[in-house]
Amino acid sequence: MKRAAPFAVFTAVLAMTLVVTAGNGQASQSGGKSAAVAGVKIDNFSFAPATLTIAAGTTVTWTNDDDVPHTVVSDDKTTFKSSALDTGDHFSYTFNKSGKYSYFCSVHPRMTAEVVVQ
Ligand SMILES: [Cu+2]
Repeated sequence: MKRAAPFAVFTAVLAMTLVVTAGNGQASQSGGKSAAVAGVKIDNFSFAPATLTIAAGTTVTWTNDDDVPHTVVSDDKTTFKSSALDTGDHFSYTFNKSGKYSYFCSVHPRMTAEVVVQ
């Protein structure tokens, strides 16, 4: 990548974060508060952390590290809903409103967790 002005770099990183949500989710957190990211790992039939607390505007990326497919579905089934995530797959959602968002895996409904947006 050729050198560019810091702002151009930041804009490019932000654009990639927004567009390439199916990528590896390794977005930089150093770009500024509007590009905040957080991650949830899915493994052993559970979400980790079970409770994730973030600031409004944060994009959360779930990564399935388990060897069976899982989904990420909000309790209301409309706020966010992933398709089946195979091993290594990602799903991202940006939380713009504060509140408590409980979610579960529709394949294994006993898998539950929550995102708290401050
Ligand atoms: Cu599951």
